[in-house]
Amino acid sequence: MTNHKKNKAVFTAALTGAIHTPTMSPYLPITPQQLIDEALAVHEAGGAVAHIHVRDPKTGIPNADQDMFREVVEGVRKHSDMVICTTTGGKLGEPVENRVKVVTTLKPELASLNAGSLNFALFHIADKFKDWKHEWEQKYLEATEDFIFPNTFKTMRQFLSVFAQNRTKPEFEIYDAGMINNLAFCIQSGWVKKPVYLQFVLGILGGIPATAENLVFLLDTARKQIGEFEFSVCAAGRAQFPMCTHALLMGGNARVGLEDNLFLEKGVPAKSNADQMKKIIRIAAEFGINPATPSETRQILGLKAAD
Ligand code: KMH
Ligand code: ZN
Repeated sequence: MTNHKKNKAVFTAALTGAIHTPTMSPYLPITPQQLIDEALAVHEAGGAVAHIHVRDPKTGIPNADQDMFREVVEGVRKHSDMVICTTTGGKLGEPVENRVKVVTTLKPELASLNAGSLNFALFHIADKFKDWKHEWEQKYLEATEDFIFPNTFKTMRQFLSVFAQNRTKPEFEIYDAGMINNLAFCIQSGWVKKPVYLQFVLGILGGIPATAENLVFLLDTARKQIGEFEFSVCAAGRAQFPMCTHALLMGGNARVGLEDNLFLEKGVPAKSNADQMKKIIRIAAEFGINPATPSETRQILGLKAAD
């Protein structure tokens, strides 16, 4: 089912993530102040949601430091009404209990919840670089040849219980079709209530390839298994803008950001998250789709600040 009548969409920027490293782009925000500035510029460009990871300010190593999360979240909230979506993915290899701490500490309106385990592979990216800014980068990426990103049913059940206690809405990260099955099980088991919000993450090595056919298949599978839901799409690398455009035309929402892609177009590095946000909002406007404000986003996604 497509929805050509939709004229508002939620635009998210994933500001830094835990995939790209400082050598790959001088524009990747690292420090809390850079993350705050990037979020506010995204808001200015029309983005309603900032998806937040934090990193060690000196080395850029992704971490789950609660003080840093707090500094970024408070900094963004002080100057805007943006919706904050903290990660519970953390860095590759972060113990699961550390990953969910931010939900207890900061009680965000929205946080990511990865809907299954997968090979999360970045080692192939390491081959493209020779001179590394920091020692950790090459090792971090190469180690993913033997890495499984763990999100077992027990982890999902426990995370969902922490989310419910804090009235944090899960943004289910769906990397492949089997994860829709996992989510349907979570709903049937009463671990989470509908309506749910899905973020299809396409094109990760280890997950489903980023194609329009696969997106149609995922949406069809999800509708058969869980009925109605709100969804957004993000995609790795060059697939980012095409897949976000497909999502918008199919009645969905879109996520851009340097977590997913470091470029604005082929050969042109994105100098900021806001540059990518401006581009997707310009594309959307061509189809009569305008950005939802943060308060409209709270209504659309059913977030706690809306009630
Ligand atoms: N850290 C990556 C393995 C999320 O934000 O929840 C994936 C990730 C997704 O962090
Ligand atoms: Zn993330």
